[in-house]
Amino acid sequence: MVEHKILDQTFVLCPERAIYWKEKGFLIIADVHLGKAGHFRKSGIPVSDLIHSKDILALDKLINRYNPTQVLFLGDLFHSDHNQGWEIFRRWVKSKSPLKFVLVRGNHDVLNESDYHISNLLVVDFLDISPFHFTHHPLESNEGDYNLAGHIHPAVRLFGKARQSVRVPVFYFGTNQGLLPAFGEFTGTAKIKIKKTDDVFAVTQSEVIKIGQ
Ligand SMILES: [Mn+2]
Repeated sequence: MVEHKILDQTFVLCPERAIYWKEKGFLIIADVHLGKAGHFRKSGIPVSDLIHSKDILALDKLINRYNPTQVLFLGDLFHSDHNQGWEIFRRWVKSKSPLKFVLVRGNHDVLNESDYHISNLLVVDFLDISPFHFTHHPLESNEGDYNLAGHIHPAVRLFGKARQSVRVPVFYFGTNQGLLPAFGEFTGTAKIKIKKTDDVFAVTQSEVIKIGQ
């Protein structure tokens, strides 16, 4: 199990691309992008909704493993305007009651307010729990609290012995800001620049591996 300490708090970094905040019992997840398959189909690109069933199943497994006090989504939970995918997700969230879910709204979270009316779901624009400031978009300047964010879908390129390379999602932790990898199966990634002082963890199918230094 890979753990990373930030300001004396302990974060378990899961290969499922989620974080478990031990002291608070929070399961933290960014960029699920549910509903993206339906969104693509509307444009004539055939993608199965099964890809999202896989995401929900992975979420369910994480909840069973960690038994969190809350599940915190750092934005871009749902990729699309309303479709069947949201109804499936809504039912699943309800079935987990009394477990509380918090969505820090991302740029893709554009459903009607009434769609978010689920008794155990709270939707906010940001969340402050000292010493952390949770947002979807990474804050550009950040004084004091440590910012944890999504949106970027951070990744790095790793090089193998035979000069082949592979792009892998990462957990990124800078001096006063951390970025979570995108949780969703059906999402892209963006290469990020890393400084020597940063802590970066690559996520493979089954492992989290510290890289650099
Ligand atoms: Mn976003």
